[in-house]
This record gives sequence, C-alpha cells and structure tokens, in this order.
Amino acid sequence: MDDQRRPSPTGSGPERRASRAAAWLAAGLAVAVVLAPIDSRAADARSSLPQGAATNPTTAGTAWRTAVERSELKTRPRPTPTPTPKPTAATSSTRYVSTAGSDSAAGSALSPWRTIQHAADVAPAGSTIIVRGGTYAPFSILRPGLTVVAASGETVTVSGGTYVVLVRGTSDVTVRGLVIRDAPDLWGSGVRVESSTRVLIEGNTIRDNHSFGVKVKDATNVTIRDNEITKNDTGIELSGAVSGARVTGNRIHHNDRMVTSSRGGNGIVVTKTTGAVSIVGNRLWGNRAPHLSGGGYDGGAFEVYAASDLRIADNIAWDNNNVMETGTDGSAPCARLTFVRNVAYGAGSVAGETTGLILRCASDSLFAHNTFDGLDHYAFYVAAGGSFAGSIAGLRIVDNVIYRGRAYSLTSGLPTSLVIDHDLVRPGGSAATYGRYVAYVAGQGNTDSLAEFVQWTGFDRHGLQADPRFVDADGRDYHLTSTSPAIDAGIDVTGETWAGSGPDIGRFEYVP
Ligand SMILES: [Ca+2]
Ligand SMILES: [Ca+2]
Repeated sequence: MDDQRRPSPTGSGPERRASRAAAWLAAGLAVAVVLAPIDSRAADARSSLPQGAATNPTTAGTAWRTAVERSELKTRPRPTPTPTPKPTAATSSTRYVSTAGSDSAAGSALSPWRTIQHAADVAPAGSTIIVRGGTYAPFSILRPGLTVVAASGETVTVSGGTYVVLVRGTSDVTVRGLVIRDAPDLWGSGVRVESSTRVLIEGNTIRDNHSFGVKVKDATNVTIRDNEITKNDTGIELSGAVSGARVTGNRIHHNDRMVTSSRGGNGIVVTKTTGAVSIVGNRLWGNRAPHLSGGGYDGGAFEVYAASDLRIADNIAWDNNNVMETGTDGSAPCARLTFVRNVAYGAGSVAGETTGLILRCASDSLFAHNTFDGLDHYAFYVAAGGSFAGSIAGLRIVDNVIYRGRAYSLTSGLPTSLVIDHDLVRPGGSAATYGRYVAYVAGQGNTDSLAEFVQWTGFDRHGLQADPRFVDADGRDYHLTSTSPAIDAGIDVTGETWAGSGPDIGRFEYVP
C-alpha cells in the first residue's frame, strides 16, 4: 500500500526544529527496564548507551526482554514443571554437522556429516542436529520432530537459495541460533514455514533476504521468538491459516527495501490471515524503505491487510515510517484488532517520515493504553472510505497518551460507532510535522485545542490536554510521576487490574 492516504491539512505553521540527539541516547532502553525494580532500573540507566546504540539490538536486550517476560508471567498460568532429564554428551538422538565432515560419515560428534540437508533427510525423528561453525548451503526440513541448532558459541551461517531455510509439510520443528541470510529471489525468504504446525524459529539472525526475513504461510502454532531480523525487504510476513502464531521478543529493524513498487520496508506484515495471532514484546525500529521511484518512503512497524484477530501488545517501536497501516482489498475485513500497551515514538532519522497509525480498516477493534511521542503528521489517522478502506465500525481509541505530536487526523463520514475518548494529548515541544496541533478534522482544519476538537467532533469528552509528567520522555521512560494528570483518568477497557481509583491513561500504570 502506498502512502496515498495522508491528507493535506491546512494551517501548518513554521515548525520549530530542536536538537533530538539527546533523545536517542539510551533509546529503547529506558522504556525497557521500567518494569524492573527501581534498583535495576538505575543500574541499567547508568549503562548510558552511546549515540547509535539504539540500532545495536544486542545492547540492552536482556534487561528489556526479561522485563517483558516477567510482566507476561504474571498473567500467564504456570504450567506444572516437568523434570528435565540431564542431557548426555551424545545420545542416540543427537547428530552433528561440520564443514570438515562427510555425508557418508556416521553423523556423530567425532564423525560429523557435511551438509545440514543430509542431516535433515536422515536423522531419526526426535533428533537434535548440532551444526558446527562455518558456512552452509540452504536446507529444507520436510520431516517431523527435528531440531537444527548452532553449536554453542559458534557462528553458523546458512545462505542463498530461494528459501534459505524451508520448513514444509511437517510438524514439531525447531530452528535455533543460525545466521540465515542472502536469499536473492523475489518472493523468496530467509525462513519459510509452510503447511506445517508447531514450529519454533528462535534466536536466529535473519538478514539481507529478498523478499522476507521470515514468511509463514498456512502454518499453525508457529512461534517466532528472540530473533534479530534486519535488512530484509520485509521482516516477518504471515499469511493464510496461521492460527496460534506468536511473534515475540524479536528485534526487527532496518528492513529497508521495497519488495515491489507497492510494498516493502515493513517490520511485521499480517496479510489475509485467519486465526488468532499474537505479536507481543518485540522491538521494531528503522523499518522504512525508499520508494522505487518518485521519492518518499513506504513501510513501517506493522502492516495489517485484510486480517483479523490480532493481539499486538507490549511492543516498542521507534523511527519506523509508520507505526501501523491497515487496509483491505475488500476480500476480508480487518476485525478484532487489539493494539494495547505499546510505545511508539519519533523523531525519526528521516525528517517528517515517522508517522503513527493509519486506521481505515479496523472494525470492532481496540487501540488502548498506548503511549506515543513525537510522531510526524498524526498518531491516529482515521478514515472512512478511500483507497484500501474497509469498515471501522466499532473502532475504539481509548486511554492513550499522545505527546509532542498531532493526535488525530480525521476524514469526514466517520461511523457513529467510532469511539475516541479518555485520551490525553499534549501537542508542541517537538519538531514533529504538525506537532503543535491536537487534531486535523476534515471540513474544519487544524486545532491546537482539545476543547475545540471536542466541540467539532464530540470525541474525547473525557479527554485531557495536559502535560503527562513522564519520568523522562527524552530518555524514553514513559512511566508517570506521582503528580501526572493521567493517573486514574482512564476507563477500564482491557479488564486489567489497576492501582488507585481507576486505570491510568497511557502505557504504564502508576503504582505508588
Ligand atoms: Ca505501506
Ligand atoms: Ca490508576
């Protein structure tokens, strides 16, 4: 989808440009550690990342991931632990591959095979295939119950092929710890999981693939966890029947090339899927591709196209071309999207090119308890009709903080079932495009006053225009301080427990 939907609002004044260098220090870290106890937060803050460290996914990753996992664990029922048998050095279910090996060998530690493909073809079901350091040809897993894993502490690179790693027509497969790169073909991918179930793609580096880092098509219960996914045309794409897909803990950044003239530069794309999908606790940044012609950029953190039943929560996104784009070709709606407890911010590395959410296909959907800071053009562009539009009936935008950027850009003809309320806005104070306004409303223009926006539209009658009093917005710690007007000013739309007399507005609940 192209960026055709941006309205051309009138009344833009001169934009004040401020130094944003400081804002990049520790980007992605401060918000990461705030779930941790005070002491560890201070310890992490002291690590004070150098300029550009935000683009290094290995820095500060552990603290944040731990925090996310901790918060998830609180709400997740704990399974009864099963005793794990002690691993032995070379059980019958362990096989080895080495660049010094031979496919006519036994596949043991001392007599390893040469190719991963041979191992995937002949290893007994239930095998763990340990690959020693080196560079290998692409491979396909077409049999159930296999784990392919890099030897501990060794770098295993698999490169080339339409699909560098293909998992097809099988089940119970794990691919872990590999560097998967350089698929050269249009519509190819680093990892492709197709017509399979119970597949885990974990801890890999997946990069420089054309067109996808990971593509999941018609495969259920696929988990994509803790990977670094970068420099592909698109980071991850899910399509078809993908019930139970879970994308979590990944670092998805600088997927920065177009696939075709109309798509590319996206972090996570969910297109024409059926079944519930969970996208939780990822970090996404720098996902933005120059158009193939005509200038400008496409892409963004999340793209949803004719897909429903998505839960997108606890993610952190910065410097992406947009936070989310929704759309459809009319073949299916985008229904029951739940986008909660995310943080997204600018300013981006390209002036004017870090926008918010394009909601033109989002029926019966909830966008709540998110915090946005310094986004260009808008946090929420809400449209009825136009290119790629589907229904937005029953869309609710509630309990969000929109800071240092224009909160809304609204077209005419919006449905009466649209709810926008209990949000806190604070425009100004950034160089974000249109950042000094609260909203643009078709037929009215721009306003810098929430009261005027309420008068024009009837939305946000319980909203606030005030300083949210974050702990340290420039340091990306969007926790509230004790005097924040966002405290207890929200409404319960998520069923979560809260502190005080009501839910707070924005990503983080203030706990005295
Ligand atoms: Ca797009
Ligand atoms: Ca509260």
